[in-house]
Amino acid sequence: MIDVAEKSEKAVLVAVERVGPEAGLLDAEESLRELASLASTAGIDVVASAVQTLKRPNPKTLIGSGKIEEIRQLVESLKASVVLFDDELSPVQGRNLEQLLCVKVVDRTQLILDIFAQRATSQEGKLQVELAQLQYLMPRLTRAWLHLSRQRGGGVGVRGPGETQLEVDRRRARERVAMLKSRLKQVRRTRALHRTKRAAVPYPIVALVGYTNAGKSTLMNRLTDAGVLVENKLFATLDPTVRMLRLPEGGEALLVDTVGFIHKLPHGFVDAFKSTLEEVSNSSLLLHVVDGSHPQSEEHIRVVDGVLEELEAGDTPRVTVFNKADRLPPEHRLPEVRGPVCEISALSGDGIELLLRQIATVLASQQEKLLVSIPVARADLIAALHRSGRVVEEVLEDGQENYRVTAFVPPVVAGRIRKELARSC
Ligand SMILES: Nc1nc2c(ncn2[C@@H]2O[C@H](COP(=O)(O)OP(=O)(O)OP(=O)(O)O)[C@@H](O)[C@H]2O)c(=O)[nH]1
Ligand SMILES: [Mg+2]
Repeated sequence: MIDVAEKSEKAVLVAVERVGPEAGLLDAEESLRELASLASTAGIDVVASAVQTLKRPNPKTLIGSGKIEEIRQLVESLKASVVLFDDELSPVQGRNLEQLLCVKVVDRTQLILDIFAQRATSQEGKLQVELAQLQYLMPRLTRAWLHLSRQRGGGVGVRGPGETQLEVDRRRARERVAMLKSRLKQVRRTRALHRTKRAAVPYPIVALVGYTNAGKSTLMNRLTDAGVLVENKLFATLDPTVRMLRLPEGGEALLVDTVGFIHKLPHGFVDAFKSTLEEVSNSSLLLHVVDGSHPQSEEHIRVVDGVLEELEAGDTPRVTVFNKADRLPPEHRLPEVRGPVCEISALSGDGIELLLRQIATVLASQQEKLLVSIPVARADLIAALHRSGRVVEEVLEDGQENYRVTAFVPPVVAGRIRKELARSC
């Protein structure tokens, strides 16, 4: 692996402003600012940027020939070693642009995957990222590209499988993809097994979701002392962390921190990260963390909404948590959203108690009344009820072999308790 931070690559950024129905969620300037943060996260120096307004992109080169020449001159005069495009380039566009600009060309997808490759720590995370990188590279594995890649040297965009996979043909790449998929399946099966073993009666899951850098991990640490890495960089979190969350009135839930979302996520991202994001699909409550102090917070919310729909979690109960309240000017206006909202500062702790009460209220509203007889030997089931809900009655029945228990618990817990009792009968 080549560390770009040491080499300090110099990049020229290029964004396209679409006009008409194709216009993106963020305008080109804002999208460029985000691309610049992605570049700095990857350890690249941005030396210049260019924007072209287009009605229709050129299928061969994305941008027009005049703009290409302007960028070529910028690259030459500033001695840039890479041109970063804000849009995903087709294999043909990437190849043509490299030839015309005489320098390495990397698109937004490749840059994000590159950051993921640097950040992945778990076995599953690494496998997922390598798979996504290979799937990106496969249609680009052509002779012309192979030839060029030898001249391109290393650095951003050719980390991970890039260096080795370009040396093999498509058949071997396909074999590697199949192998990665089967290893991922194995890892996921083991994880699912651990999960069922962890507790016969599951806890309700509360998932932290949101735009990258919104403060999800800071909030996780504030709520649970999890010690998760917090950084003012994009995609600080890649692998999910799970911790116990204790609620004010005694209930407990599992709190999950997840990878952040971003505008123009790599194609196939949700598919690649499906398993690490499956806690989101399985959760009882989503805490959508929004950087309320960000000028584009409204657009960020829309991006996150889109990804949640893709994850089929669009209808999961949700609290929108406007974070970074300490940075808000006094007369600020927060975007309008559906459902309950909460204003906090994960950094200072302001608003956290109210948020905890809101979490407890939503979880309580999802609870159902469970009326069961539990054998005295199954103290574990009674403990599980105390953990995940509210036990309102617990008395020894005549004969002293069973407890008659009335509790309010999440439906998933009630279901598991009934199943356990049916099994032990
Ligand atoms: N001022 C202020 N800064 C905050 C607050 N919460 C988080 N931050 C800062 O925002 C930056 C990002 O925080 P993280 O917790 O890493 O954000 P994240 O959402 O987990 O980001 P990713 O893992 O990259 O998706 C860090 O520099 C934090 O210190 C807050 O309430 N106020
Ligand atoms: Mg994080």
